Amino acid sequence: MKKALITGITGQDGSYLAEFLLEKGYEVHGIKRRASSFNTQRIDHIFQDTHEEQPRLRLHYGDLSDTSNLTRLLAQIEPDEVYNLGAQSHVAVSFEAPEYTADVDAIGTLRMLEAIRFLNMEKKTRFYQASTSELYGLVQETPQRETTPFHPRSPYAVAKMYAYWITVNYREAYGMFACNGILFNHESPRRGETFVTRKITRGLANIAQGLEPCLYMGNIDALRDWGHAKDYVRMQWMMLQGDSPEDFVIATGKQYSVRQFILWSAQELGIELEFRGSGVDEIAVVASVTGDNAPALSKGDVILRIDPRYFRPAEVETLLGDPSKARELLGWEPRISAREMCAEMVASDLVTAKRQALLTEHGMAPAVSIEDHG
Ligand code: NDP
Ligand code: GDR
Repeated sequence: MKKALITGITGQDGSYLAEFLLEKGYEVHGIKRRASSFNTQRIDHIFQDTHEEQPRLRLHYGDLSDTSNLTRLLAQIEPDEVYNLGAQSHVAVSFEAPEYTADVDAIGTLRMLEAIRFLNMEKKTRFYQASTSELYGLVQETPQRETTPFHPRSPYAVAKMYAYWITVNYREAYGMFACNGILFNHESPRRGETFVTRKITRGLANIAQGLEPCLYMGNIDALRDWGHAKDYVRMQWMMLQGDSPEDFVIATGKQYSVRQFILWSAQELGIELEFRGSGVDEIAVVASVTGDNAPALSKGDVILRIDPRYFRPAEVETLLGDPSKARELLGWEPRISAREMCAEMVASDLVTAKRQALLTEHGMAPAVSIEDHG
């Protein structure tokens, strides 16, 4: 039985990857951080009681900032594959916590690689690094491919650039099977609530059910190449099964604006929206409501405004990936379109919003939590 170690197993990708590897018959180990409240919601459905005989999913406390912890876990588990998905992954937050982001996202990657080397496991253990399209930042070429020069635009992207190159360096210097997946944005119903797609699907579902009055957004003209996390974790595994270690762009090759994603999400709820005004004064107004998924709304309601707080000090305006290498060398193709993914996300957030609305109606619900850093 193959053994995999996943950092970031409690995150969006970690949860889908753990499911995928369990289905493939792996023994899966994951590092989770100690938190003051439960943080395993995304993997609770695959949790196996540690009292069972030989559970195939095992969680270990740890942190990418803790070298001795990582070294001890690697020595104990002796994984065939390490998937380094753990990170402070929010671009806007990285401007507020740049040093922490560098420590975890850049030096954390070095810590993992160095621990593998220190334990003489560099010929046994294959390593996947969660690299990102944010490396392209201020884009030098469209579409972006493996050879496109980088120009990172945030402390997050700069930290991930170090992680990218240290992974290449350990491959070249020590012959490690180490790969970078340069993944473009990928989403799902499990996406963190403060990333733009989930902020929109969750926010609009809440507004439709009368739980929130208005969505406040930043740069809605940003363009992204959005795929589904399920498609992308499959490729993370495929990269480590190849004959030689290579870096791959993972993208759909299609690009849409944040504004378009808002319109799709509204449509899923039976809401037709009209954008009015411009710049920071732009608003979205309800033009019509059909069906019964938005009982709280009527024509003329303003449900979206622009808030300059959500603009970043340096923005990545446009990203579009070219996944030809992944298709040609590994036969990978995305299966789920951005439009289908949007429908799935809205449907999932609507179920939660309806439940919350029902509880609120009966005086039994806590307030909807609204995170400030979206
Ligand atoms: P999430 O933010 O959903 O998950 C991040 C994971 O990292 C969580 O499990 C989190 O734990 C964990 N983590 C955070 N800080 C630490 C730390 N100090 N030590 C150990 N673990 C830590 O991200 P995604 O699943 O969306 O992304 C996975 C990886 O892929 C990340 O590295 C991200 O930067 C990268 N990436 C993501 C893309 C995307 O579009 N989703 C695109 C390209 C790259 P906790 O649950 O406790 O917070
Ligand atoms: P990104 O994702 O920064 O691309 O990083 P995010 O969804 O946060 O932003 C995408 C674009 O939408 C614009 N935007 C807003 N973003 C947020 N979060 N909130 C808003 O209110 C808002 N309004 C407009 C942003 O400015 C941006 O242009 C994600 C993360 O998963 C990274 O970890 C990963 O590396 C990259 O994708 C690829």
